[in-house]
Amino acid sequence: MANKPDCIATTTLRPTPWARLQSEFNLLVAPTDPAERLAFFKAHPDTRFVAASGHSFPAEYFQALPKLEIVSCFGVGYDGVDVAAAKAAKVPVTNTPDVLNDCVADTTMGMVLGVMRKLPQADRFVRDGSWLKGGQALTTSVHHKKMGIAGLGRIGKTIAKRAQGFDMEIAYYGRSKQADVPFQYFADVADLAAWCDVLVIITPGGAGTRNMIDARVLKALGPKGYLVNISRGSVVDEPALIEALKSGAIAGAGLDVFADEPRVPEALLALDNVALAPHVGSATNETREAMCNLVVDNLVAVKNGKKPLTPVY
Ligand code: 8YV
Repeated sequence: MANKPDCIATTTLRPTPWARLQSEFNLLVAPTDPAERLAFFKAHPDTRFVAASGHSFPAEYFQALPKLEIVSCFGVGYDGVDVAAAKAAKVPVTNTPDVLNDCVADTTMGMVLGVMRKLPQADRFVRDGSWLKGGQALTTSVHHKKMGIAGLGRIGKTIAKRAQGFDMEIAYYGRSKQADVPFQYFADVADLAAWCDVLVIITPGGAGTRNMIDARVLKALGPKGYLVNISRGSVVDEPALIEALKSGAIAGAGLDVFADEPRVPEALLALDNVALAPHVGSATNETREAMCNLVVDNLVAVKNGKKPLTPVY
């Protein structure tokens, strides 16, 4: 079709949604190098549609594309998008909420079990022949323990539902107390940390939560407490966490996200009281397909003169 509008993609999508994108738009794939990407945008100033990752869309991209009508982001988190610049340019930004709630909640329980029951260590124990010399050391029960959830949004509530299936007691921290929630509320995340056995971080990333989990919070979590981070590495003061894990100030950590992905500090790799994963909270075929479809649905809605389906502001 000759008159399909251009759509620049700064992210890849799964094959079927990608084919849909190609059938609706003249798809242009942006280079990955930031300087080359900016130059590419500047060379295509009439572009109205962008399929992006929520990890990086700075103000200069909005300035380079003055005719933008939507930035459709893959992922629920959009901490890399300069929302102030988007608002100033009156460009809607969309994300992929809800379709990943169940998957991220499943992964969270996997990380909770992984770190408290030492499941990655159990796998290594069998593989390296240690079992032939005796049993693995006993671990810590998950059921009937107290889970603190920092960030009781849509994913946080789904995690709470899962944890209740493990007979866990739930409390939460957030900017404000939620009227319709049966769980105890803590206005200070350190008080939640002191209360719980496992502290799950599922807040948004970005400036508002940077280093929210610092040495003070980790001290409150204490030597029997576990941390599970499934949100963004930026929320945790990583050097303080490494120190707390090394010194035994906390019992362990399950980490799906890191400050400088995919680079994970050597000090973390060397520790045995951590369970690590490569940012796989939403990484199943089914969930990624749904997320990709939502990226395309948002673009197609705006192309057809409709409102975006899942705007972030
Ligand atoms: C994405 C995520 O897969 O949705 C998010 O915010 O962190 C993940 O589900 C990730 O953004 C893709 O890189």
